[in-house]
Amino acid sequence: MLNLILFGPPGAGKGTQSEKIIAKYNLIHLSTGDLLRSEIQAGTELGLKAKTLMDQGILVPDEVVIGMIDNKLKEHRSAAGFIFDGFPRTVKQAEALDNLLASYNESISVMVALSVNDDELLARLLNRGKTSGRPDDQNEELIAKRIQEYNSKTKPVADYYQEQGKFVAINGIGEIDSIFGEISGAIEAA
Ligand code: B4P
Repeated sequence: MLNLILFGPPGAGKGTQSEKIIAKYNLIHLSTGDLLRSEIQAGTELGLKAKTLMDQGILVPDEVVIGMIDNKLKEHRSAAGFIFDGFPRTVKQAEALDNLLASYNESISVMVALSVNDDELLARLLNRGKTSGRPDDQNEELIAKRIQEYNSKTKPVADYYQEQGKFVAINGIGEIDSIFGEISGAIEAA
């Protein structure tokens, strides 16, 4: 079973590359951002609470996203593998994911981290904001807040998997297909 974490700051290309990875490797795509947006769309209580935080560029509580991932793993017990996109975003989420996978005698195969500088992230997200309608892509201040959340709470997750010898960094700037080629190389070496 292949269990891949696609890691990187907001706008690094996790969603973009996930689509290509799923098509090639037949993995189940678990994006906590997409799952949260579905809850918002459906107007659930969880969605209403998440929206208030997401619209401010703040991470949603660990318990909420861990619960969503737990449900999805149960739902897809017989999957050939998973791609975790935008999760884990804190060390607590990483520990919970390792424990959940261990309960199925599984573990993370590799974490692929896309590195992109802050100026490029800002430009990409402002550009996406013109058409995505996503409230969190609308202005510089909000995007800066998301990058700050990433630096303070999410970056340590890279060290967590580096210590396990499962970390591969890839330059996230360049042609989408050539970045995908590098990601494929890392997956096949895992
Ligand atoms: P996410 O939905 O995970 O969003 P993201 O980080 O903005 O996106 P991504 O990196 O996937 O960007 P994309 O490929 O689309 O999170 C949103 C919010 O949800 C968070 O702020 C948080 O509040 C909450 N949340 C989610 N997960 C959570 C968790 N686990 N715990 C707590 N809270 C959580 O790319 C962006 C743009 O760049 C696109 O327009 C794309 O076309 C472009 N692009 C991609 N690759 C490119 C390339 N190589 N060159 C040029 N442009 C490129």
